[in-house]
Amino acid sequence: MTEPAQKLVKLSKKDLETDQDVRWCPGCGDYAILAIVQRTLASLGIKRENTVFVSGIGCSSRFPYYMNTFGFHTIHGRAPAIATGLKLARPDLDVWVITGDGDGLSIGGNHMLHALRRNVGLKIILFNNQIYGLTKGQYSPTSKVGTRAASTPSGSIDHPLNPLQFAIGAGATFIARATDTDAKGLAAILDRAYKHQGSALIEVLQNCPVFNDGIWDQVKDDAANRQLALVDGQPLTFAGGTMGVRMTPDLVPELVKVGDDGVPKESLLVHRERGSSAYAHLISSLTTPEFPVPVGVLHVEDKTAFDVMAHQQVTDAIAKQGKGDLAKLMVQGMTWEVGDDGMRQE
Ligand SMILES: Cc1ncc(C[n+]2csc(CCOP(=O)(O)OP(=O)(O)O)c2C)c(N)n1
Ligand code: SF4
Repeated sequence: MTEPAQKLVKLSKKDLETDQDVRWCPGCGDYAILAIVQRTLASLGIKRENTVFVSGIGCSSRFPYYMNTFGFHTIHGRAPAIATGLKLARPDLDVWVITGDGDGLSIGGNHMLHALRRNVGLKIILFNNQIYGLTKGQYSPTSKVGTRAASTPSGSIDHPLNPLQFAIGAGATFIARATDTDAKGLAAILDRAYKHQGSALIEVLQNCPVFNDGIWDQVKDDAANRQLALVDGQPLTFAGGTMGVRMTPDLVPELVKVGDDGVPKESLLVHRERGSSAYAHLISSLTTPEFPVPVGVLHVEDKTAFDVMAHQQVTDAIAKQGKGDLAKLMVQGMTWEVGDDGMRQE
């Protein structure tokens, strides 16, 4: 008798919810991101048993509690390191990293850098609210100069780090940005990041209504004028196509009017996802209030992922040399015993 065909389980958003009380403040942007992630992953037909969410410390890092998948709530800034280990040990798993601008770019900056540089197959969602939420509002590496917070009563004097530029510098092979309220835009990016081989960094502009309320409001409320939608192969326009971004001969981006009373559309920059990292760097430098903020997929590169190569290397070595014996390896070569007198025994 033939076995009945295995029933495919189609998930709904509800299947990815947990019975945990969600401990975020009312109105926190994290709720919207959670809902979008749950809905998108359900629609992608993921296997819960093959999915792991790894986070560091912060409000955003409570995320794994609320995903009905496997998860780790790890230590501050170290999610990329722990996720890298997991992905190397179990390359069959989909490993997502949830981090905040403080967790991922301050204490965890070094770990984030190497996860991106190595092109480990991790999908990293960085919640950027320009503040440390969990520790009651200290300024973070992405805070604007002059941010007044408990730790900076006279205003911060640090120049902010741009997460997209950080990712480009590190060599990330998928870099994108969305906002917490743009369900469609974020879902489309998550879908593509999921299918990308190698590292993906998705910056989500997120509101912290308690400690940095409204920091992205202008960008979100006036999307037509304040957002530059990146569409591969399309000229960089905004404000209903009446404004655009052009490059001066000195490689300085400038805003121009488009059409009869402005420049022809052909003179605008055309977005290339697979363009040079220099181009991506330049576009990611556009920022509010002078420029509209780029959103969408900024940069993509096709490169074999670190975990795929590492596994190939191990498979090749086993094929050539056999499985090996770890215990034997540990005691071979320059080893010796230490006697009761604490001296080396020959
Ligand atoms: C080793 C260590 N240092 C400092 C802290 C305190 N701490 C907890 S969360 C956090 C920053 C969180 O900010 P962010 O990553 O932006 O997340 P958010 O809370 O805004 O989501 C800090 C500094 C800690 N928990 N562990
Ligand atoms: S402190 Fe801010 S980031 Fe943290 S849960 Fe509250 S609103 Fe969200």
